[in-house]
Amino acid sequence: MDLNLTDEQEMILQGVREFARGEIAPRAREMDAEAYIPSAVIEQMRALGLFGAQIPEAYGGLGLDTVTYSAIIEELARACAGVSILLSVHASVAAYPLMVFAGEEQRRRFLPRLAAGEIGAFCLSEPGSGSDAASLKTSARRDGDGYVLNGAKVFVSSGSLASLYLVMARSDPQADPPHRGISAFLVEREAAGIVIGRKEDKMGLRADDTMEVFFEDCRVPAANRIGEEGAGFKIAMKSLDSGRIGVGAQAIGIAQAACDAALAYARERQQFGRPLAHFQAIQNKLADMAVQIEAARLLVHQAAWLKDRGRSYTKQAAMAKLFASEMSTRVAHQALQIHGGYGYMKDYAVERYYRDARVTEIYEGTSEMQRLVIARQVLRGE
Ligand code: COS
Repeated sequence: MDLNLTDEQEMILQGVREFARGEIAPRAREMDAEAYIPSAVIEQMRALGLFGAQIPEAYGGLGLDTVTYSAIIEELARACAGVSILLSVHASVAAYPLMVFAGEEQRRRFLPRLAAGEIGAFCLSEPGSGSDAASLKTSARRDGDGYVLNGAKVFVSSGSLASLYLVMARSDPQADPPHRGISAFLVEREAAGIVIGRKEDKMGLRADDTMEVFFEDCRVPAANRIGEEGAGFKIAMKSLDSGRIGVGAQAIGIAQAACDAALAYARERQQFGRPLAHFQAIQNKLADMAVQIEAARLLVHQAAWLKDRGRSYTKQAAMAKLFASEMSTRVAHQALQIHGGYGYMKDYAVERYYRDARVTEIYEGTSEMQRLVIARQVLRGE
């Protein structure tokens, strides 16, 4: 798809493509098996300026638009889904809310650090609060010139790698409706009382550093509260709108990798005296895969384009994420099917794509929650 990028954007994307194909893809199997991202890969991402992809140049970033950024996420995911989510979470639900909701003094304090490659994480989900994000229980009690945080967060991507955590906590337990009692805080890793818990043992996306994070009488200065008291839920929702574009792009990258693998296998594997690619049953699968990937790309592109123009994109981001993630699991399923018995073996990358695709239907809002968001907008006539 022609994204109509400038020469500079094209050059940056080309650099990412070479990095993803040359440096990440050859190590993806090892990253999956050993469940980590080597520090050399993170260092190279820093050198390419990727952690500042969308941060304005005035704060040390590359100042890229969302269309280019989505293409970067897709390229990374095509090589390794875990690497792509490291950047997507950092950019969409850590750097983005700072860019949009923080005061100028906070922006000057934190954005250059994130642009330079200190990793950002997002703490919303809790053991008892997933889709119903407004029910979160982590408390933020006002105490002098700061707040004291207590509670448990789960499924925190980059949980042990991060330097900065954007944490949603309840500063007003009496608020009615309850979501208006939630505030957003930026907690530094060095803060006393932040405890990194267990690393999750996941089905897929194994390279992602998914952790429990606990706050135990963790003191946060009032100067680290992002936005007004009580604005945290809306900050989280807006951040997730932006994050859903990234997850959509990630799902496309995984699907494209699965499709590439199936295509190569279908050309090479001989049955009944001919390559699989000569059989119409296989061709139909390949055609469906290609159409679905392209359709998802257009939806992600539309949401990114609207965001870049400052237009409302909540519905389009939810549509892009919903369609791309369900597409990704379908495509990975068919790609594995084309591989037959070999697709079920660890020797072929397609089983990893199959496992990696699945989570895109779950995190940053399940498919059910995307349908809820879309239906509410449709019913309002938006
Ligand atoms: N942008 C800005 N504001 C938004 C918003 C958005 N995308 N979505 C909701 N809001 C606002 C609403 O306008 C409402 O504001 P008021 O205080 O003015 O009434 C407020 O937030 C509450 O909205 P709503 O009533 O829709 O909240 P619900 O509790 O019904 O929850 C869903 C809405 C389900 C959409 C939300 O909880 C959600 O996205 N859940 C999934 C969470 C998620 O993605 N978790 C994964 C985290 S990554 S592991």
